[in-house]
Amino acid sequence: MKPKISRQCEARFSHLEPAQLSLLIERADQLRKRSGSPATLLDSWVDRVLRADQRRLEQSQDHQSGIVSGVLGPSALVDTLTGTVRAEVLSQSPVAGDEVTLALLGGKYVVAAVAPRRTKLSRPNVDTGLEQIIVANVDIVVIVVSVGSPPLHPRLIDRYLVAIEQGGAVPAVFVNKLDLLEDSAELDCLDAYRSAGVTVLLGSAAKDEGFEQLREHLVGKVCAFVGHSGVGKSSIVNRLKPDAALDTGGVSEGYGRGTHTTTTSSRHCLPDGTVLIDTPGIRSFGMYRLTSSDLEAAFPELAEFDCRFGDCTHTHEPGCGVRSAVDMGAVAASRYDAYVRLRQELEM
Ligand SMILES: Nc1nc2c(ncn2[C@@H]2O[C@H](COP(=O)(O)OP(=O)(O)O)[C@@H](O)[C@H]2O)c(=O)[nH]1
Ligand SMILES: [Mg+2]
Ligand SMILES: [Zn+2]
Repeated sequence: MKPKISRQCEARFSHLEPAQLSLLIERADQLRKRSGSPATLLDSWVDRVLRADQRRLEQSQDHQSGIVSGVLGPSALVDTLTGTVRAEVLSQSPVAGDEVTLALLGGKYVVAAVAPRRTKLSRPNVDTGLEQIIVANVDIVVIVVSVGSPPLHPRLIDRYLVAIEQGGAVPAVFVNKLDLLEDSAELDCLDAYRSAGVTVLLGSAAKDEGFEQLREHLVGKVCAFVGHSGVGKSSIVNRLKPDAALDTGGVSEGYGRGTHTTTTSSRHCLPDGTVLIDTPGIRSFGMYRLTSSDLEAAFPELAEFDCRFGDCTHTHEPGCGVRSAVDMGAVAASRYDAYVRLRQELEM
């Protein structure tokens, strides 16, 4: 039988990746076996593991701070003043962009503490529904979409915009692969985002188009690139790096796994102070703990209209100013549809 913890105990570790939680449970089970105790729920053994870790960390003399570049299973790659080091992850669960304190234990680095996050981008874990943070402490999240291959997916933009707003960063959209554009009507849906106040930039990583504006927009900021696989996130990051010599070990292909997909985030500093974080592609993007005020904040263009009822949801009420605005073309129907669809996913 697989060693287990209770549901309540599991909920306490919602910040951990599944692989990290498995590791913690495994260590708790080893501790139990060593003490000769019978197999039961491991909740109290997990606490013992955590207390032991904490004691080890407190006893460590050698602390250093750094910023997480990427997390690979039970270890994190951390950029420190003296270079990038691999650090073991114990009960803490850092993500790319996290500011962490490292402790040196028995010649190995361990993540001792994760600083409170200024901003974050979260989604629910596909299997557990618990919060999964994709990236932390970024100023701008660039939603990368492409035209042609894969074709433009505006619905994903709407979802990202809500999640970025929830997490406190500022969104931007970069439409890549402009060299593949056959029908400019594919770009019509972008006006709705501009009207909503979102910066929309266009370009081609392959043809080095649109990068002056992109650089200008990102300069000095910490920026994450998110979006579907294959839209060109890693190509864009490669393009933004000033010279290929800095690009060691396959920036776009994870850390030497020999595959052609980005499997972990990675962090790249430019000489002008801009920081770029490439993230793995996603298939779908769920909403984490979506509330109606999150939706209001993410659809500012709907707030400009007066409705008969103060608590109008703009879905069925009579005298709804938003719906008349949509009918008159003052609000993009695509954005309104996105709003209505997202409302159906609200947390009850
Ligand atoms: N035609 C064209 N292909 C591109 C462009 N940018 C990236 N690609 C290609 O799209 C594929 C996916 O790019 P990649 O950067 O790995 O996408 P990611 O999964 O979002 O990181 C690769 O074959 C790239 O060469 C572009 O601007 N135009
Ligand atoms: Mg990639
Ligand atoms: Zn209304």
